[in-house]
Amino acid sequence: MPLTFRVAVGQFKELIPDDLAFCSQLGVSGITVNRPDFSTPSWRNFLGKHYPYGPADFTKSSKWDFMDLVNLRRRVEDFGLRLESIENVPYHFYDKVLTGAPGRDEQIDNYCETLLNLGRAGIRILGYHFAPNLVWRTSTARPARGRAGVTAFDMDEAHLAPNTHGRVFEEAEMWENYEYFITRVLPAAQEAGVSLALHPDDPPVSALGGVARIMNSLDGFRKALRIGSSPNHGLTFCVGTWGQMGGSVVYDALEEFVGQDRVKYLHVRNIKGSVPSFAECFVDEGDIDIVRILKILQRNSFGGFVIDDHVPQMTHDTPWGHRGRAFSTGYLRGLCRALDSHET
Ligand SMILES: [Mn+2]
Repeated sequence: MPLTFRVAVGQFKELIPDDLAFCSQLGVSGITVNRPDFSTPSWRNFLGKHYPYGPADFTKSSKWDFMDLVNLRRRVEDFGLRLESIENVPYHFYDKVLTGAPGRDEQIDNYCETLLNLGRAGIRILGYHFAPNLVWRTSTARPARGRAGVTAFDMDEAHLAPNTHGRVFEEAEMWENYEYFITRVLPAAQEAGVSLALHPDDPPVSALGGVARIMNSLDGFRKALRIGSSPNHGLTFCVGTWGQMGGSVVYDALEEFVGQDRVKYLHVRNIKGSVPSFAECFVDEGDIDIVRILKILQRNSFGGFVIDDHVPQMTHDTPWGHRGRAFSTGYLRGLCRALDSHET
């Protein structure tokens, strides 16, 4: 059965040409970039100046500029790679949207403009999440196989955290904030020909720091896709986070959403344990059967791509994790080659 999907590599927060060369060397289809703030010196250095078309003042960015997006895509393509997606706008582009704070309407207008610019620039997927206080871990360098450093989470400790946003945000209020946002941006996504891809709340517990986590279950995702009903809305299916929910939900959810053509792409990593306590690990160990995951994709003729996700910090590795990511990506490429050559 020929392989229907691609292996990419991801999550660059900044880029240098050497990293694009490294990705080409891995033999992947393309890359993803995470929450780029094109106003930073590092991104300006990578993208260069494109006056007089760009904004005169890069320091006050609140949306993405068309020329920056075109230049980013072309630079990636110059290395024989696709810019498969961009994952998340910078947090300050939509922090008020997440909590329903004053000023959210302006941020939503800017978000719509960003979507239109993505479409004009030929970038077809924007990943997003709806967790105001982001990813939580209670250990950031737990020794794992061969003393590689991994992150871990324990709700027994996390539940003691103070409120992160000044007060408690209940589930109903978070759903209201979500509906307000998604129903206003999806028409722009449709007009732009861009798909929004929702990542689950990591960790998928009911609340952290006083803020309810609503994208933490199969029912939560069904509701999100019902509220945000559009062919331009789907999932960044994070195998690790779905695995952290425990049981067989990772396989059930993938079957359901891939079957409905709602999965735009996948993050592939493995974990040991599940909520309320889990640790990350290498992709070739842990509780999730990655072969089963890839077979679900193959059986459903999934036409998108998979990328690695967080990887263990290996000896002499870089902050981005060149060694860890090369291992994960090579492992995924190998499994895909095996799926490609044999009856499954
Ligand atoms: Mn993820």
